[in-house]
Amino acid sequence: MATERTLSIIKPDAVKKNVIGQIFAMYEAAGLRIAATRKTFLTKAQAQAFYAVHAERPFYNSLVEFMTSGPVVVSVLEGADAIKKNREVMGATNPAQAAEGTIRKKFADSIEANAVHGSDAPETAAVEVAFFFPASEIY
Ligand code: IDP
Ligand code: MG
Repeated sequence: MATERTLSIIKPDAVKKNVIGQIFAMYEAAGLRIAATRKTFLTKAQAQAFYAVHAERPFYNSLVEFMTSGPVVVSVLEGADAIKKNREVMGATNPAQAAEGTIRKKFADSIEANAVHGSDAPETAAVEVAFFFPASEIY
C-alpha cells in the first residue's frame, strides 16, 4: 500500500464540542499520523473556493455559512492508504448512515454539520493539502 497524504478538517461543530483531541486520537488509532495541523477561521472566500466543486448544489450557500460559523482545525494525515483509511474512520456523510465507531457516528449532528472533512481521491487530496499547507510545513 502506498504512503499517502490526505486533508482533514475538523469542522466548526466538532471544534465547538471540544473534541479535537478525541478526533486526533481516532486518526492515530487508525494508523494515521498528523503530519501538519493548524487551527484557523475560514473566510467566506476560502470556504467558497474550498467547496467550489459543490457550487451548483442546493446546500452550497448553507455549507459555506456553516464552515465560516467558527474556527476549524485543518490537518494533513499521512499513512498507508491514508485517503481511504480516513474516509473509513470518518463514516458516511449522513451521520444517520454512519457506522458504529466512526467519527461522524460519534460526533456529527446532521448531514451538514458532520464533524469532519476528508479528501476523497489522490487528485483532490493533493489540491486540498496544498490549499492549506506549503510543503515546508508538512513533516
Ligand atoms: P463528504 O464530506 O462525505 O465527502 P460531500 O458529498 O463531498 O460529502 O459533501 C461535502 C459536504 O457538504 C458534507 O460533508 C456536508 O457538510 C455537506 N453536505 C453534503 N450533502 C448535504 C446535504 O444534502 N445537505 C446539507 N449539506 C450537505
Ligand atoms: Mg467530499
